[in-house]
Amino acid sequence: MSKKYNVAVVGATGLVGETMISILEERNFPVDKLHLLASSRSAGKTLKFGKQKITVQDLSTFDFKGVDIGLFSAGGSVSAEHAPRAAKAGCVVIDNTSWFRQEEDIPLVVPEVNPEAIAGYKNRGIIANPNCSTIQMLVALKPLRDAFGIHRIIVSTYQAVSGAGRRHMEDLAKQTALLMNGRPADSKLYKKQLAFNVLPHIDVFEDSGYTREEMKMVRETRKIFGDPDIRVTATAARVPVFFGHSESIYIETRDPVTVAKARKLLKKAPGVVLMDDPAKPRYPTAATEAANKDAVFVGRIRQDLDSDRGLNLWVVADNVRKGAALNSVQIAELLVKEYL
Ligand code: NAP
Ligand code: 3JM
Repeated sequence: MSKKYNVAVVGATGLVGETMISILEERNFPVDKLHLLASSRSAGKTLKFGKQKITVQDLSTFDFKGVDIGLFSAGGSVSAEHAPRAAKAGCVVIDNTSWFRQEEDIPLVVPEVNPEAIAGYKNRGIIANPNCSTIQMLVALKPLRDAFGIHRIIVSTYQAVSGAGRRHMEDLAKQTALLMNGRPADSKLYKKQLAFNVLPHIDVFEDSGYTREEMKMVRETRKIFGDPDIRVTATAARVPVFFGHSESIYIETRDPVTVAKARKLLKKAPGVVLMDDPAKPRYPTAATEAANKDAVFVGRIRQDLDSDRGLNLWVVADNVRKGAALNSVQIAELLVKEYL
């Protein structure tokens, strides 16, 4: 019989955590015992994993001894405190928060892009999962970078509210209902109305004027591509979409590039579905293609009208699946296949 692993999901009652549980089941991850962890607020609740009903336990008193893999998605401060404790007990942590992503001895992994980096888990027992917007962008750009080289990326995002967690989704639904009834949006979580609007503000503002979400795309791209000189500039916006981030991406390549060559490469790229036919017209969107799917969808590929070294692309993916839970489970699959 093939080996099975004890797995803990930290933040199991959250949007990312519950998706991790269903993806472990869907992909038949070799789970022996599954531990579901959250704060004391949710301890005692039960969640389903296949036919099993599992009781949620309080992370603060949980002992990670005997747990092989910990999938963490309960926020940065929770990972800061509990991931090193889990790693010390021998559990390999796959962390979905931004807390450890920029630490040099912690690998930051997108399986389609830099799977070899997983080996670095041995340094500290922690592997970081990148930000949702970075993941889908790099899955789409990897084959183009391999073929033509990429000097520069200019990206604007249109990010779904699920990226901010369950409470924000509920808040958008409530704002929408209030406005539809002719009443003020009255959000508890957003300073400005998000329903029927677009907010160029995700995460906190840094001194430079960029938001941290925008800087995650810059810093994480450099680390994952292993290219400190790649020029990346980003604008990140929140849109009133429930699931699926969209990105308008411009790349400047080292070698000449054509739409036909890019399409040919993307058609066979791992994790990518090409949906690009201006004649029909055919292109992917967040709600109609990406939501609830695993792939990164690419369309609207256009040549820069002024350069044979520039392309525009439209890239969408389910931010909770490929942007978070699925990417983590794929890392776990490689970890058990190659290392544990
Ligand atoms: P969510 O729906 O708000 O869920 C938060 C989860 O964290 C809940 O299970 C909650 O448990 C748990 N939690 C909160 N405080 C805790 C504590 N002190 N101790 C233990 N558990 C605690 O949020 P989400 O969308 O699932 O996102 C969770 C985290 O994942 C985010 O904060 C972020 O760091 C990360 N994330 C990463 C990406 C990515 O791009 N890779 C995308 C989305 C999210 P209770 O039920 O007990 O409150
Ligand atoms: C996506 O610690 C927190 O408050 C979590 C904030 C957060 C993050 C993050 O910085 O870890 C919310 C949603 C992310 C992310 O993936 O970067």
